[in-house]
Amino acid sequence: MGFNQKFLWGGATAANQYEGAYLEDGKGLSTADVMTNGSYGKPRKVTWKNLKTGATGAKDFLFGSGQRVVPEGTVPAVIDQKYYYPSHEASDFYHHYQEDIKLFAEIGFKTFRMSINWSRIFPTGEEKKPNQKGLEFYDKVFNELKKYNIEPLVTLSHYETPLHLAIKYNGWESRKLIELFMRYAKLVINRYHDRVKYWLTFNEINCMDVNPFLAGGLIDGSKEKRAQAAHNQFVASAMTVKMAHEIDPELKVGEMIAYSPVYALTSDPSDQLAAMKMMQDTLFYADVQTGGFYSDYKLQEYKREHIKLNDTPKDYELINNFRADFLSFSCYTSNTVTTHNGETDFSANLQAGVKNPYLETNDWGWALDPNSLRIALNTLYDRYHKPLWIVENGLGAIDKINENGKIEDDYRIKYLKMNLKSMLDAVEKDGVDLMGYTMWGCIDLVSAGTGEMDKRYGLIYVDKHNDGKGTYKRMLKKSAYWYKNVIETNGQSL
Ligand code: BGP
Repeated sequence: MGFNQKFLWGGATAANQYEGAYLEDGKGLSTADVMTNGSYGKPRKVTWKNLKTGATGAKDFLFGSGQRVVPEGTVPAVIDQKYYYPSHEASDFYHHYQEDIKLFAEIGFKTFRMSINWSRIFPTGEEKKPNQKGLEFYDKVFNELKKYNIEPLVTLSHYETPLHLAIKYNGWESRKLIELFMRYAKLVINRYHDRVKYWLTFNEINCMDVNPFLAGGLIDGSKEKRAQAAHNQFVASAMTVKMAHEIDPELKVGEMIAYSPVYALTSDPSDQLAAMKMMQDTLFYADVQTGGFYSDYKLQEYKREHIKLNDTPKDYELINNFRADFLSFSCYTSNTVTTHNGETDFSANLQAGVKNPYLETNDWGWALDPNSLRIALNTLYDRYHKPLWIVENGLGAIDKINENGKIEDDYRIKYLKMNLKSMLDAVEKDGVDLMGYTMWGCIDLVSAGTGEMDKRYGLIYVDKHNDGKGTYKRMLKKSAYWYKNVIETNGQSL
């Protein structure tokens, strides 16, 4: 009973939040590189430049808004150093990869999720030839992982569209991006498939709705443009599945969504309906990529709102014929909604909702839910009957070094334990087919939502702070030793 012997335990990261070296060895700017630190309760900003007048400025980065991320007539740009851009240095994996991978091996990781930074390979996205130094960096990383028998899980696009493509094409609104992405995906899958078996196409593809700049490189994220960008990513995702299987039939390509179960605050049917509708907004993305079809509720919504897609019959053939091999998702929390007060007053992992009276929250207001993983796993498995993989789950917290020079993060252990129990129940009691678990931010890195470095998820501490100061020194936290034991016992000692 319990997890099978091949269960992939490990940790997850993303290039823009972890690598740093943002312009080193020929890398170009990505969308993440124009976002400032938004710490201490202030929102992140996207900095901009007016190319005609030379004027510069910064606009608050607001989730869930379909507005332009920068004012009309300007482009997102890195401006003077008045602003701090956390992705520029992040946790400096670029120069610490050997040390970090050694630590992952010490903890016993069987797998490590990371992303390739598209703009390290094609700095603007449109070069004729790739950047050799960028390719060589990932060669070194994959070789190092192989040394320790750690299986990489590689996301092709984790909030890292080359900035040039965002400016020139409004990112994924344009079908041109399908062609450019496929060129990049083909190159890296061809080069690394001997060392990388597991791939993911677009991180949290459903965040297109709440975070179109990061998820789709959309400077203008109005609803029709978001729908088109999602469609173009669906097509690119299906084409990647097809291409990867042609390169090597052993490869497995997964899709990736952000999934928090949504609860109704009351038994009032209108609350139940609101919860169901909110859940459908997420499930639509999995319906297309795993189910192979556009959900009827979404087609009706598009019709009602006069949203027309620039599509072709071939797109739907691809979507139907080349579905993801497995369904992966992030799940940190759950969300609660009501129609009663009309207002949402609480937001968690990119979604808005109300406070659930039965659940405690973390310092950022995310509900700590002992059943979210079991519910998520059951819902997704019932609906699609595809292998699942939890590729993100974890606790963002402020960690303090104690008088003994250690981080005793019992709160993180408690959170992980609670979630792993819920995951084990789904496998043992409900029979869900689960391939692996990679906890998010296994080593401290920049927060995507807030840009903070001090919102930490790691088992490994990195001495780097919100103001950009720090030595980058690494240190195992108490949770690392706990997780090591979980992996050693294959989840039996929770
Ligand atoms: C997911 C993203 C990650 C990660 C995580 C934690 O939405 O895929 O990139 O950052 O959430 O969120 P945050 O960093 O905002 O705490």
